[in-house]
Amino acid sequence: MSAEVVRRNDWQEHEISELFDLPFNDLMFRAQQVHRVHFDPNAIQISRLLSIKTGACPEDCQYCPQSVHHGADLEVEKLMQVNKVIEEARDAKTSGASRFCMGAAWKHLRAKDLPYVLEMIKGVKSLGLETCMTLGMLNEDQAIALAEAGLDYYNHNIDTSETYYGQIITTRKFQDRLNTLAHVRSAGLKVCCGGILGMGELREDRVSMLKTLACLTEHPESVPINLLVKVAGTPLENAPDLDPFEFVRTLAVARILMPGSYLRLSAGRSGMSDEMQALCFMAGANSIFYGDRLLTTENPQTLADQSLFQRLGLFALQTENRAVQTDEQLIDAIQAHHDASQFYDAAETS
Ligand code: SAM
Ligand code: DTB
Ligand code: SF4
Repeated sequence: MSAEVVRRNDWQEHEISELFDLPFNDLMFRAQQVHRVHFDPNAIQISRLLSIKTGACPEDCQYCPQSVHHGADLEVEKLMQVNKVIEEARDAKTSGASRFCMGAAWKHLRAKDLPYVLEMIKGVKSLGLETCMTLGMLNEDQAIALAEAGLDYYNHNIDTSETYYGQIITTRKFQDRLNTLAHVRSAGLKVCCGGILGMGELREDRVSMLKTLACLTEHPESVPINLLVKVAGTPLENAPDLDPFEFVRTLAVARILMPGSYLRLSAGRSGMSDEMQALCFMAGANSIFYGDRLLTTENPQTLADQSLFQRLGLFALQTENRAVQTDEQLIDAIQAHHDASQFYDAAETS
């Protein structure tokens, strides 16, 4: 197996469709092969998510309980105080998170909010956590300001295919998302960009969404794949269930197309069995949100995740192991993990 990191950004739709069409076992095998060249297969990056401004969003995203256009039962909250955000980040760090993601229900970042957001970044960063924000659209100067304050990642999802986009959101265009992503990239921030499955889209939309992500000039460092959380009061509350194997297939294809990206098994884990999550990790997912809440909806209980990690022999990455790129380094990393596990086992029994 070659240890070369091959990152293509000229994927064609027919190639992606052919991957989707593979027999399930063959697709999973291909995804595992790619995954093991680039990452320790048992290491999972862990992020905590906090809603720093909740609800009353002017956008009309059909899936989102925070849109002012829908009737979801939600407590609207103004921008959280900086101290409170830092307190939450401290808790997140204690619980084992390596990255703290702050989300705001905004269409775009406004000048009056920028100083508070910059203080949040500096405060969270000073705790030794990686920082991520998702605040809606940004202009070039705002992206630079966030980067200068020490922000590591910006999350901005394309959500679905360009073709299906108009059925899901009418208050902004697909191209608006791409523009913000370009500002984020040119400011030197790492890009976190993915989408949502199970919104009634077709396989060809999933193919097209992955093509857009994998054909960006640089692959996003982090690719969240959300399974729609069907929230009462949103237009998608009765969306038909997506075949779970199709969800797993999409992760596996994403892993093959974007071999060096962290693939986040994002919203929707609460409704998944442990077996389903194990399949997602086998397909190449290597990042999750940890903690009882996402932004406004539930995430699995911390104890349930701890037990799942233990049963599957997974461990939380303290820092990203992107540097693991050769077989020798991979073997060293795995050996180091085994040594550490033995140490913990010994400590527990002594
Ligand atoms: N307002 C900003 C934006 O849309 O870019 C940031 C916050 S927004 C809630 C972040 C992402 O959460 C969305 O792009 C979408 O992918 C995801 N999301 C929102 N509601 C969801 C739901 N019900 N199920 C799954 N993912 C959801
Ligand atoms: C992402 O792709 N998923 C997260 C994060 N980025 C900001 C948000 C999921 C939100 C799920 C619905 C909610 O809790 O409101
Ligand atoms: Fe607003 Fe973001 Fe929700 Fe869309 S996804 S309604 S932009 S908070």
